[in-house]
Amino acid sequence: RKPNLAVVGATGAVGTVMLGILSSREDVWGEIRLIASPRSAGRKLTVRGEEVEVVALSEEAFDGIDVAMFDVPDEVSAQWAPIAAAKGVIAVDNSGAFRMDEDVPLVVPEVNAAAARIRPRGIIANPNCTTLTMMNGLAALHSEYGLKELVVASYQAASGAGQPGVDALRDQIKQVAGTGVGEMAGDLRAVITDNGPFPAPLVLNAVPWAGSLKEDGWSSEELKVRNESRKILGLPDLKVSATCVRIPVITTHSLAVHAVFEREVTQARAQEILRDAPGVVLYDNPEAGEFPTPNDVVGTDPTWVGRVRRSIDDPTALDLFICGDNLRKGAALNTAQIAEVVAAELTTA
Ligand code: 2RA
Repeated sequence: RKPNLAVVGATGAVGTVMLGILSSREDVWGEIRLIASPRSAGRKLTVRGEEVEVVALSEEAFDGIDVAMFDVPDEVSAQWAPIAAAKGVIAVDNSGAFRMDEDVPLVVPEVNAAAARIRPRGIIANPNCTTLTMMNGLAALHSEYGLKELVVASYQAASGAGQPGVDALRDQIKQVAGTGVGEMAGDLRAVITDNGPFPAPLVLNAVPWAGSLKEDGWSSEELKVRNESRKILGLPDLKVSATCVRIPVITTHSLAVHAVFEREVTQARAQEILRDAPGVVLYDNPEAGEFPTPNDVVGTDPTWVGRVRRSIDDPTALDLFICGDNLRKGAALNTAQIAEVVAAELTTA
Protein backbone atom coordinates (compact mmCIF):
# COMPACT_ATOMS: atom_id res chain seq x y z
CA ARG A 1 0.00 0.00 0.00
CA LYS A 2 1.00 3.62 -0.42
CA PRO A 3 2.22 5.24 2.83
CA ASN A 4 0.05 7.82 4.57
CA LEU A 5 1.43 11.34 5.02
CA ALA A 6 0.70 14.06 7.56
CA VAL A 7 1.57 17.70 6.91
CA VAL A 8 1.95 19.43 10.28
CA GLY A 9 1.76 23.21 9.91
CA ALA A 10 -0.34 22.95 6.77
CA THR A 11 -1.68 26.50 7.03
CA GLY A 12 1.67 28.33 7.37
CA ALA A 13 3.77 29.99 4.65
CA VAL A 14 5.81 26.84 3.95
CA GLY A 15 2.79 24.56 4.48
CA THR A 16 0.88 26.43 1.79
CA VAL A 17 3.72 25.95 -0.71
CA MET A 18 3.94 22.31 0.40
CA LEU A 19 0.31 21.63 -0.59
CA GLY A 20 1.03 22.99 -4.07
CA ILE A 21 4.17 20.83 -4.34
CA LEU A 22 2.33 17.70 -3.18
CA SER A 23 -0.34 18.42 -5.78
CA SER A 24 2.14 18.68 -8.64
CA ARG A 25 4.72 15.94 -7.95
CA GLU A 26 4.31 12.26 -8.69
CA ASP A 27 1.75 11.06 -6.16
CA VAL A 28 3.40 8.48 -3.90
CA TRP A 29 1.03 8.96 -0.97
CA GLY A 30 -2.09 7.20 0.28
CA GLU A 31 -3.96 9.55 2.62
CA ILE A 32 -2.61 13.09 3.03
CA ARG A 33 -3.74 14.42 6.41
CA LEU A 34 -3.45 18.13 7.17
CA ILE A 35 -2.61 19.09 10.74
CA ALA A 36 -2.34 22.55 12.29
CA SER A 37 -2.89 24.38 15.56
CA PRO A 38 -6.38 24.08 17.11
CA ARG A 39 -6.98 27.64 15.89
CA SER A 40 -6.87 26.45 12.25
CA ALA A 41 -8.70 23.15 12.78
CA GLY A 42 -11.82 22.81 10.63
CA ARG A 43 -10.45 24.94 7.79
CA LYS A 44 -10.63 23.27 4.39
CA LEU A 45 -7.56 23.33 2.15
CA THR A 46 -7.06 21.89 -1.31
CA VAL A 47 -4.40 19.26 -1.96
CA ARG A 48 -4.22 16.98 -5.02
CA GLY A 49 -7.36 18.74 -6.28
CA GLU A 50 -9.43 17.67 -3.27
CA GLU A 51 -10.65 19.60 -0.26
CA VAL A 52 -9.24 18.25 3.00
CA GLU A 53 -10.31 19.42 6.46
CA VAL A 54 -7.49 20.49 8.76
CA VAL A 55 -7.32 18.58 12.06
CA ALA A 56 -5.88 19.89 15.31
CA LEU A 57 -2.41 18.77 16.39
CA SER A 58 -2.78 15.96 18.93
CA GLU A 59 -1.30 12.51 19.55
CA GLU A 60 -4.30 10.86 17.88
CA ALA A 61 -3.83 13.00 14.77
CA PHE A 62 -0.88 10.72 13.93
CA ASP A 63 -2.91 7.47 14.08
CA GLY A 64 -2.39 5.47 10.87
CA ILE A 65 0.26 7.89 9.57
CA ASP A 66 3.60 6.60 8.21
CA VAL A 67 5.47 9.84 7.50
CA ALA A 68 4.86 13.29 9.01
CA MET A 69 6.38 16.52 7.73
CA PHE A 70 6.73 19.32 10.27
CA ASP A 71 6.71 22.94 9.08
CA VAL A 72 6.25 24.58 12.47
CA PRO A 73 8.33 26.68 14.89
CA ASP A 74 11.29 25.02 16.65
CA GLU A 75 9.52 24.60 19.97
CA VAL A 76 6.48 22.92 18.37
CA SER A 77 8.73 20.48 16.49
CA ALA A 78 10.83 19.86 19.59
CA GLN A 79 7.70 18.76 21.41
CA TRP A 80 5.72 16.99 18.70
CA ALA A 81 8.20 15.28 16.36
CA PRO A 82 9.32 12.90 19.15
CA ILE A 83 5.66 12.21 20.02
CA ALA A 84 4.98 11.25 16.40
CA ALA A 85 8.22 9.22 16.24
CA ALA A 86 7.25 7.33 19.41
CA LYS A 87 4.13 6.18 17.55
CA GLY A 88 6.31 4.75 14.75
CA VAL A 89 5.81 7.72 12.42
CA ILE A 90 8.93 8.88 10.55
CA ALA A 91 9.18 12.61 11.15
CA VAL A 92 10.72 14.89 8.52
CA ASP A 93 11.33 18.13 10.35
CA ASN A 94 11.93 21.53 8.80
CA SER A 95 12.65 23.36 12.07
CA GLY A 96 16.03 24.01 13.66
CA ALA A 97 15.23 21.77 16.64
CA PHE A 98 17.08 18.62 15.55
CA ARG A 99 19.44 19.60 12.73
CA MET A 100 22.63 19.31 14.75
CA ASP A 101 21.52 16.27 16.81
CA GLU A 102 24.02 13.54 15.95
CA ASP A 103 21.25 10.93 15.97
CA VAL A 104 19.28 12.90 13.37
CA PRO A 105 20.42 12.91 9.74
CA LEU A 106 20.41 16.26 7.92
CA VAL A 107 19.45 15.49 4.36
CA VAL A 108 19.58 17.04 0.90
CA PRO A 109 18.43 14.19 -1.37
CA GLU A 110 20.70 15.14 -4.31
CA VAL A 111 23.70 15.14 -1.94
CA ASN A 112 23.27 12.57 0.85
CA ALA A 113 19.99 10.67 0.34
CA ALA A 114 21.47 7.51 1.90
CA ALA A 115 21.81 9.33 5.24
CA ALA A 116 17.99 9.37 5.50
CA ARG A 117 18.03 5.61 6.21
CA ILE A 118 20.00 5.97 9.44
CA ARG A 119 17.63 7.70 11.84
CA PRO A 120 17.91 6.35 15.38
CA ARG A 121 15.34 8.84 16.72
CA GLY A 122 12.90 8.30 13.85
CA ILE A 123 13.49 11.91 12.85
CA ILE A 124 15.13 13.32 9.70
CA ALA A 125 15.99 17.02 9.59
CA ASN A 126 15.62 19.39 6.67
CA PRO A 127 18.37 22.04 6.46
CA ASN A 128 17.91 25.77 6.83
CA CYS A 129 16.91 27.56 3.60
CA THR A 130 20.10 29.58 3.38
CA THR A 131 22.31 26.49 3.59
CA LEU A 132 20.08 24.64 1.14
CA THR A 133 20.42 27.32 -1.51
CA MET A 134 24.07 26.45 -2.11
CA MET A 135 24.30 22.73 -1.24
CA ASN A 136 23.55 21.11 -4.60
CA GLY A 137 26.05 23.25 -6.49
CA LEU A 138 28.77 23.06 -3.86
CA ALA A 139 28.44 19.29 -3.37
CA ALA A 140 29.00 18.78 -7.10
CA LEU A 141 32.07 21.03 -7.09
CA HIS A 142 33.33 19.35 -3.89
CA SER A 143 33.26 15.89 -5.44
CA GLU A 144 35.61 17.04 -8.19
CA TYR A 145 37.84 19.56 -6.43
CA GLY A 146 37.64 18.85 -2.64
CA LEU A 147 36.14 21.75 -0.69
CA LYS A 148 38.35 23.46 1.93
CA GLU A 149 36.76 26.77 2.77
CA LEU A 150 33.63 28.88 2.17
CA VAL A 151 33.14 32.61 2.54
CA VAL A 152 29.48 33.41 2.04
CA ALA A 153 27.36 36.56 1.98
CA SER A 154 23.61 36.01 1.84
CA TYR A 155 20.91 38.25 0.38
CA GLN A 156 17.83 36.83 2.10
CA ALA A 157 14.19 37.38 1.27
CA ALA A 158 11.55 38.64 3.69
CA SER A 159 9.56 35.39 3.49
CA GLY A 160 12.43 33.63 5.28
CA ALA A 161 10.94 35.31 8.33
CA GLY A 162 7.51 33.82 7.51
CA GLN A 163 4.27 35.59 6.67
CA PRO A 164 4.96 38.39 9.22
CA GLY A 165 8.11 39.19 7.24
CA VAL A 166 6.20 39.39 3.96
CA ASP A 167 3.41 41.48 5.54
CA ALA A 168 5.94 43.90 7.07
CA LEU A 169 7.79 44.41 3.78
CA ARG A 170 4.55 44.94 1.82
CA ASP A 171 3.33 47.50 4.39
CA GLN A 172 6.66 49.29 4.29
CA ILE A 173 6.54 49.45 0.47
CA LYS A 174 3.12 51.16 0.75
CA GLN A 175 4.48 53.61 3.31
CA VAL A 176 7.38 54.82 1.15
CA ALA A 177 5.68 54.69 -2.27
CA GLY A 178 5.50 58.13 -3.83
CA THR A 179 7.62 59.76 -1.11
CA GLY A 180 11.17 60.98 -1.54
CA VAL A 181 12.31 58.99 1.46
CA GLY A 182 15.60 57.10 1.29
CA GLU A 183 17.92 59.97 0.47
CA MET A 184 18.83 61.19 3.95
CA ALA A 185 20.46 59.25 6.78
CA GLY A 186 17.80 57.83 9.06
CA ASP A 187 14.81 59.13 7.09
CA LEU A 188 13.42 55.62 6.64
CA ARG A 189 13.36 55.05 10.37
CA ALA A 190 11.28 58.21 10.75
CA VAL A 191 8.65 56.99 8.25
CA ILE A 192 8.52 53.25 8.95
CA THR A 193 6.74 52.77 12.23
CA ASP A 194 6.75 48.97 12.23
CA ASN A 195 9.87 46.98 11.32
CA GLY A 196 7.95 43.69 11.70
CA PRO A 197 10.32 40.81 12.50
CA PHE A 198 13.36 42.75 11.24
CA PRO A 199 15.66 44.91 13.39
CA ALA A 200 15.56 47.88 10.95
CA PRO A 201 13.37 49.05 8.06
CA LEU A 202 13.77 46.57 5.19
CA VAL A 203 12.28 48.54 2.32
CA LEU A 204 14.90 50.55 0.34
CA ASN A 205 17.50 49.05 2.65
CA ALA A 206 19.76 46.07 3.44
CA VAL A 207 19.77 44.69 6.97
CA PRO A 208 22.81 42.64 8.03
CA TRP A 209 20.90 40.47 10.43
CA ALA A 210 18.89 37.21 10.44
CA GLY A 211 18.08 35.08 13.46
CA SER A 212 19.23 35.64 17.02
CA LEU A 213 22.49 36.83 18.59
CA LYS A 214 24.97 34.10 19.44
CA GLU A 215 28.50 34.22 20.88
CA ASP A 216 31.10 36.70 19.64
CA GLY A 217 28.67 38.65 17.47
CA TRP A 218 27.63 35.83 15.15
CA SER A 219 23.94 35.43 14.27
CA SER A 220 22.18 32.09 14.59
CA GLU A 221 21.62 32.11 10.81
CA GLU A 222 25.36 32.49 10.16
CA LEU A 223 26.16 29.60 12.49
CA LYS A 224 23.53 27.45 10.77
CA VAL A 225 25.21 28.04 7.41
CA ARG A 226 28.52 26.91 8.91
CA ASN A 227 27.40 23.96 11.00
CA GLU A 228 24.85 22.54 8.57
CA SER A 229 27.20 22.77 5.56
CA ARG A 230 29.79 20.79 7.50
CA LYS A 231 27.28 18.12 8.48
CA ILE A 232 25.64 17.69 5.06
CA LEU A 233 28.93 17.55 3.18
CA GLY A 234 30.55 15.32 5.84
CA LEU A 235 33.36 17.85 6.29
CA PRO A 236 33.61 18.52 10.04
CA ASP A 237 36.65 20.77 9.60
CA LEU A 238 35.35 22.85 6.70
CA LYS A 239 36.16 26.53 7.27
CA VAL A 240 33.01 28.61 6.85
CA SER A 241 32.44 32.33 7.39
CA ALA A 242 28.99 33.68 6.60
CA THR A 243 27.47 37.14 6.76
CA CYS A 244 23.69 36.94 6.52
CA VAL A 245 21.85 39.96 5.15
CA ARG A 246 18.14 40.57 4.59
CA ILE A 247 17.16 42.48 1.45
CA PRO A 248 13.76 43.77 0.29
CA VAL A 249 12.82 40.75 -1.81
CA ILE A 250 9.64 38.80 -1.05
CA THR A 251 10.87 35.27 -1.87
CA THR A 252 14.18 33.68 -3.03
CA HIS A 253 17.42 33.77 -1.14
CA SER A 254 20.67 34.59 -2.95
CA LEU A 255 24.23 33.83 -1.90
CA ALA A 256 27.56 35.23 -3.06
CA VAL A 257 29.98 32.37 -2.42
CA HIS A 258 33.78 32.31 -2.41
CA ALA A 259 34.75 28.62 -2.34
CA VAL A 260 38.33 27.42 -1.89
CA PHE A 261 39.27 23.88 -2.96
CA GLU A 262 42.13 21.41 -2.52
CA ARG A 263 42.85 21.40 -6.26
CA GLU A 264 43.15 24.02 -8.98
CA VAL A 265 39.92 24.91 -10.73
CA THR A 266 39.02 26.24 -14.16
CA GLN A 267 36.02 28.37 -14.97
CA ALA A 268 35.01 26.17 -17.93
CA ARG A 269 35.16 22.88 -16.00
CA ALA A 270 33.36 24.39 -12.99
CA GLN A 271 30.58 25.56 -15.32
CA GLU A 272 30.37 22.07 -16.83
CA ILE A 273 30.13 20.45 -13.37
CA LEU A 274 27.38 22.86 -12.36
CA ARG A 275 25.51 22.32 -15.64
CA ASP A 276 25.43 18.57 -14.93
CA ALA A 277 24.71 18.82 -11.18
CA PRO A 278 21.30 17.47 -10.12
CA GLY A 279 18.90 20.19 -9.02
CA VAL A 280 21.09 22.98 -10.44
CA VAL A 281 20.60 25.25 -13.44
CA LEU A 282 23.70 27.00 -14.72
CA TYR A 283 22.65 30.44 -15.96
CA ASP A 284 25.88 32.18 -16.64
CA ASN A 285 26.35 34.38 -19.65
CA PRO A 286 27.03 37.91 -18.44
CA GLU A 287 27.75 39.06 -22.00
CA ALA A 288 24.07 38.45 -22.75
CA GLY A 289 23.02 39.84 -19.35
CA GLU A 290 22.28 36.30 -18.13
CA PHE A 291 22.71 35.61 -14.43
CA PRO A 292 20.18 34.55 -11.82
CA THR A 293 18.20 37.20 -9.94
CA PRO A 294 15.78 36.38 -7.12
CA ASN A 295 12.79 37.59 -9.07
CA ASP A 296 13.58 35.40 -12.09
CA VAL A 297 13.96 32.34 -9.87
CA VAL A 298 10.97 32.61 -7.53
CA GLY A 299 8.51 29.75 -7.95
CA THR A 300 11.06 27.40 -9.54
CA ASP A 301 12.45 24.19 -8.09
CA PRO A 302 16.20 24.18 -8.90
CA THR A 303 18.91 26.39 -7.52
CA TRP A 304 20.34 28.71 -10.17
CA VAL A 305 24.05 29.44 -10.41
CA GLY A 306 25.73 32.22 -12.33
CA ARG A 307 28.70 34.60 -12.25
CA VAL A 308 31.07 31.62 -12.08
CA ARG A 309 34.63 32.97 -11.95
CA ARG A 310 38.02 31.61 -10.94
CA SER A 311 39.56 33.86 -8.32
CA ILE A 312 42.14 36.20 -9.86
CA ASP A 313 44.45 35.71 -6.89
CA ASP A 314 43.92 32.04 -6.06
CA PRO A 315 43.75 29.33 -8.75
CA THR A 316 42.05 26.99 -6.26
CA ALA A 317 39.10 29.33 -5.59
CA LEU A 318 35.81 30.02 -7.33
CA ASP A 319 33.34 32.88 -6.92
CA LEU A 320 29.68 32.21 -7.63
CA PHE A 321 26.24 33.78 -7.25
CA ILE A 322 23.44 31.35 -6.39
CA CYS A 323 19.67 31.92 -6.10
CA GLY A 324 17.08 29.48 -4.76
CA ASP A 325 13.42 29.84 -3.83
CA ASN A 326 13.61 29.71 -0.04
CA LEU A 327 10.08 28.35 0.31
CA ARG A 328 10.58 25.60 -2.31
CA LYS A 329 14.09 24.03 -2.43
CA GLY A 330 14.88 25.99 0.75
CA ALA A 331 11.98 24.41 2.64
CA ALA A 332 8.91 22.63 1.26
CA LEU A 333 10.44 20.99 -1.80
CA ASN A 334 13.46 19.55 0.01
CA THR A 335 11.18 18.28 2.79
CA ALA A 336 8.90 16.66 0.19
CA GLN A 337 11.92 15.10 -1.54
CA ILE A 338 13.15 13.62 1.77
CA ALA A 339 9.67 12.27 2.49
CA GLU A 340 9.63 10.67 -0.98
CA VAL A 341 12.96 8.97 -0.27
CA VAL A 342 11.36 7.51 2.86
CA ALA A 343 8.18 6.57 0.96
CA ALA A 344 10.27 4.63 -1.60
CA GLU A 345 12.03 2.83 1.24
CA LEU A 346 8.74 1.93 2.95
CA THR A 347 7.12 0.80 -0.28
CA THR A 348 10.01 -1.53 -1.21
CA ALA A 349 10.56 -2.81 2.37
C1 2RA B 1 15.43 33.09 7.31
N1 2RA B 1 16.63 31.01 7.14
O1 2RA B 1 15.56 33.35 6.12
C2 2RA B 1 15.58 31.70 7.81
C3 2RA B 1 14.28 30.99 7.73
N2 2RA B 1 14.37 29.63 8.04
O2 2RA B 1 15.15 33.90 8.16
